[in-house]
Amino acid sequence: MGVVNVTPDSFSDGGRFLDPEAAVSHARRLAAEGADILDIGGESTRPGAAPVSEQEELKRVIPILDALLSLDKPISVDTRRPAVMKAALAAGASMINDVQALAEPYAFEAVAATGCAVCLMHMKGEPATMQREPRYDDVVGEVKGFLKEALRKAMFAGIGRDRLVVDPGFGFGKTPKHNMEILRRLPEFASLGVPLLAGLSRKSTIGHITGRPVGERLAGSLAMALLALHGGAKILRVHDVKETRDVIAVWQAFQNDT
Ligand code: HH2
Repeated sequence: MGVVNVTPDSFSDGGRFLDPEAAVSHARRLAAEGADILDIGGESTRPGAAPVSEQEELKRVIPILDALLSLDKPISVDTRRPAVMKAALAAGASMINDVQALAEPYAFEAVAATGCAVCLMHMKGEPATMQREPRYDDVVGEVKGFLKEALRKAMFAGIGRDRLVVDPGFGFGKTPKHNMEILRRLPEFASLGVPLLAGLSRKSTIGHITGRPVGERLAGSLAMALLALHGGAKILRVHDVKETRDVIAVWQAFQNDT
């Protein structure tokens, strides 16, 4: 899954693709490099980010989505807002990626009647404050319990299991230690019975481990991608598609003994 951030303030590429033409050509490049899904986001969820208005989010996301439909690739929209979900699905998106796991009122209704795929992600708190000393007794137990309940609610609302994926939400209300524990114990999420998505690309845990600024985290991101595959992740949400494709190829060759 290639990341297309149409925002001025995303943590790694904020402002680079706010111009619609730049966003579209970036997305086309990710598709050409081998992304199976393009994930368009119009609101940064980095720690400390301020929310944007619904109007602004729609203005950023929908024109890019329209322009990318001709690529004939599944388009995911990264949003927490039911109105944006509805507009995106009406415009042709095939997946909703919600870092709040459909927590807004009417979010279930916005997606249930369509056939779209849905990513339910765990986040502790709100982006504005989530990195202020997050605490867990058992981070994997809590995150997994949350995702199990989110899956139950989604299925109760009429979203079939075959449409759902889950994501532990690396960096969303978690310290580097929490993130590494989740990564180490990723195989435990398999019992949720749906594919697992992992978003580790360029994140601050890599900076914490390597001491590198956000623009120099490619090698760390690729190491994280391999560890996520090893732990059972089926979808990797990444900024660097071409390089991650090579990691996947190596992983697949290793798996297949070729
Ligand atoms: N991470 C980010 C945004 N959306 N969605 C899922 N499912 N999983 C993630 O780990 C995830 C996500 C944050 O990364 P990015 O989009 O690069 O930054 P920003 O939120 O600042 O736009």
